[in-house]
Amino acid sequence: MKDQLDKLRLNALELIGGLDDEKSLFDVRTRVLGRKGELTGFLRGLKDLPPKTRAEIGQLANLIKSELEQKIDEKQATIREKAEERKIGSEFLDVTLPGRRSIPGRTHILNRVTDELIQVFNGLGFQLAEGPEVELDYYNFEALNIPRDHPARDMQDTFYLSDNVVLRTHTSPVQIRTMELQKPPLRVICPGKVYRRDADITHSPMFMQIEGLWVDQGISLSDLKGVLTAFVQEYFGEKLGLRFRPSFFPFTEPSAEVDIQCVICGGEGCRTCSSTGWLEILGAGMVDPALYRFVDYDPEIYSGFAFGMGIERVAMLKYGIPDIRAFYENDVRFLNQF
Ligand code: 2NL
Repeated sequence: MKDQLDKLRLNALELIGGLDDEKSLFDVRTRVLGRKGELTGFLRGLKDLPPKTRAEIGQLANLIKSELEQKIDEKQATIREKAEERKIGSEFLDVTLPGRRSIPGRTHILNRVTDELIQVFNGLGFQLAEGPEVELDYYNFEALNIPRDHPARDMQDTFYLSDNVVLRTHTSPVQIRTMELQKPPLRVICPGKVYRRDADITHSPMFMQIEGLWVDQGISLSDLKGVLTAFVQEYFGEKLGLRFRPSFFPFTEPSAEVDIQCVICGGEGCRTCSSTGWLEILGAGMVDPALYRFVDYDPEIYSGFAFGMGIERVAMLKYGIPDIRAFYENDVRFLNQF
């Protein structure tokens, strides 16, 4: 019987020694130590032996049982350790690699140009003023001397929200509102989105405008020319020339359109300026005295000038962008260039 036990022991030890996976080890444990296992069966058979032999063999069998249990446990630990080492070895982690960056947003080119323009005019003493994009007909048209039958008031040209509420078609109403609230001297710069029913290569139904207004005693056309010359030369180039052409706006008298020498060719003539050497950049004029009636200013005491320009146009000239629609297509390949 001892021989039988020894054989069983050696056999089991050999099996355990040759294993290297948990599943096979589990099978061996079941086959030897399980409820129907070889050693378990052997121990069960002991009850039929005479007491003396039973004690001797029983002791030996129990020793072998503990030994095998221990060996199996050790083997299991070794197998698990090796598996863990293999896993770590195959998962190489380079802690010196840079992290994944999130792409930061950036200021839209039109907002950047707007900020730059505000800065230039701040330097010339103009304060920022803003107002609503949904505007009363009164501030958008009536108080600006734009009469009932003016074509700008046509449904074809203006977005009406109701009989007397519109999407503002220019930022001039901001200046009217500012004059209502403040007495001269007044020097404001008013940027913002404006809306007109228009869409083609050079027109977008929403676009941006910046207007300026300076009202005080003794403001004259020479102040207008001085301020606009200073602006153009600071923003576009020190030596650029300007020219003032007579024009008409309902809210200024006299009115002028202002051209600057071509920022691309410097006045030589090129494609951008259609070989004229000049680019139209803004409209301006002396505030029509008729307007002061609406804001309770005395036209005998005060005078002023105003100007307005399209921000898209400024950006297109400054950065050589040929199509206005590029600003609103949200193509980051375009927008990231600025
Ligand atoms: C243009 C021309 C202009 C004004 C805007 C203005 C505002 C007030 C009173 C008088 Cl409250 N004038 N604004 C004056 C002349 C021209 O804009 O071509 N804009 C894109």
